[in-house]
Amino acid sequence: MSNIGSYEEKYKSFNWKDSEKELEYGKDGMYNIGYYCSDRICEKGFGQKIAMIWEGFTGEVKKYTYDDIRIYSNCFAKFLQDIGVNPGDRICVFMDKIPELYISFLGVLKMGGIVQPLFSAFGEEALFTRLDNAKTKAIFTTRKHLGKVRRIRKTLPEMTKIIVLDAGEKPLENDELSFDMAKMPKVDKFDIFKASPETPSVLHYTSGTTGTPKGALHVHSSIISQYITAKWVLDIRPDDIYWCTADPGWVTGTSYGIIGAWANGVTQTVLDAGFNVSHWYDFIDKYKVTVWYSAPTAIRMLMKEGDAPVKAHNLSSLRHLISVGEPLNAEAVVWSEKVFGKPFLDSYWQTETGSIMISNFPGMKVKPGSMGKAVPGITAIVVDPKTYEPITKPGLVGLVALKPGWPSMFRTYWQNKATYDGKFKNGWYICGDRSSIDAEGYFWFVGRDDDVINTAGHLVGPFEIESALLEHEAVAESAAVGKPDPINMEVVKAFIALKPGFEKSSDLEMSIMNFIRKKLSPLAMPQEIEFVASLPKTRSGKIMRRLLRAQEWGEEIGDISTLEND
Ligand code: 6R9
Repeated sequence: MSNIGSYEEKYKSFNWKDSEKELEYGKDGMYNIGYYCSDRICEKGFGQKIAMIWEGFTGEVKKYTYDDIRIYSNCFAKFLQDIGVNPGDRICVFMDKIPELYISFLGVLKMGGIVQPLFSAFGEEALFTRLDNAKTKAIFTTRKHLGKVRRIRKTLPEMTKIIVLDAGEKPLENDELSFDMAKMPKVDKFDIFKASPETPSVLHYTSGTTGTPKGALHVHSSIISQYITAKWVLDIRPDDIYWCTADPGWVTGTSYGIIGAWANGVTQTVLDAGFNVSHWYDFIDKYKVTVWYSAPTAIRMLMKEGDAPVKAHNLSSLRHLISVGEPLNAEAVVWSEKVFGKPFLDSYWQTETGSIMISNFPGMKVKPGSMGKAVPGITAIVVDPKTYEPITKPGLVGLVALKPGWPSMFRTYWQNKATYDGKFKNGWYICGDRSSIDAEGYFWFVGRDDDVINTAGHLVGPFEIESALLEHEAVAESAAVGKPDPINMEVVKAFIALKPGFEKSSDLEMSIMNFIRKKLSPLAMPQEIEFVASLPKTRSGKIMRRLLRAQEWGEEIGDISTLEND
């Protein structure tokens, strides 16, 4: 029996107060996320339970109990206090997926700071934009990334504390500080900052698929949403071994790779290594991962390598698979069911929403290609793109809209209230995505509002085209965008990356066209196919259609600081 039991019943009877009670949120006036992710689990008698099994790219393994997490995060918190960092200051964590990243995140929260996670792979320009926008006071980093920080710090006058976690014997420059987690005196008792539910907690910069990155500001009570969705959607149970593959530079890596996981007291695994199909399967096999939260890009890369690597491993520990970040093509759902014996279940949400909003739940009928239904406690509808009035007819496409009021809703965009205000229409929060809802309440994603292709006045979503393409045996990945056309305004152009063993040719192009012609309406048919080695993606694995589109239109490509280019 899953944690949620009956989805329908839970949706009907849901009350946020029940989730708060379950988490004992507000106990003794305590609202701080840092407490609920470490001290509380220890107080409940699980101090010796493993909180994190970490494996580095060299194969080195480290394990931390909940008591270790509690004590080490206290060390970070006390250190920040001692060097004069104050509650409300922004503190950036800028490092690879090393244990210190996860623990310092809680440490910052414990002393009342606002934690600003940034991808360690960011170059100095991307880093500068976000530190400058947030007026960040302190940054934790490692030698590997220190050079980037050094090169921009002169232009960041507010950033007075640069803390190096692996300084070692080599001297640091100027006023840089050294903090070696393993060598610091243990801080068993720390007076955790008395945050209120509305105290700012995490400042997350958005993925940047759509333009200049914005800092979504979250508050401590977000943990209520993250706790209950990790329990119900990810179905995390006490004896699980959980693996969230996301980097904490992306919201999935913090909401579910730190907060949701540890608030539920689970043992989680972290692999600090680049993507590699057989390494990933080895990892699942080695640690007997039971719950796996990943993303469509990764799943498509696994699919690209086929069934053989799956068969070469023992992956029978896997109990529950969930996906997020991009539309999950029906093909990927069917494939995962075939090879893992269970389908990847899709979940939909945003940096701004802080937790999962629409999802497939264990026990619910899976409709491959659908995102699932609204999470209990969430009112999700689609609205007319012009009037913002609710669309009630099943199957009609509109903008995904959410009724504000759940705990993990962002409270503003940092220094950009106007853009924040612009996201609300007629009392609804507008996500910027297009979808339809069927008669049973399932959401069917169409595309981001700005990725939708307008051909001869008809709106065509890239998702259906890409999903049709993916079903062809030669296609590993694709992106459909609009290109200018004198008659139709826009026509569809498809970019395709091929699976290993396939070569581009006009015969192959013909075969693909003939294949999708049976699946798509004539309007959605690509007028052109371009074969590419790979597609441009953000660091969180999202295809940047905006960039391909701009190329076709000869337009400025805008901010590409989140583009993955290594
Ligand atoms: C968690 C996260 C948010 C945007 C969102 C949408 C896309 C996320 C999706 C999905 C289709 C899904 N997205 N999940 N699209 N199906 N299951 O990804 O946050 O990086 O802010 O991106 O990602 O376009 O609006 P974020």
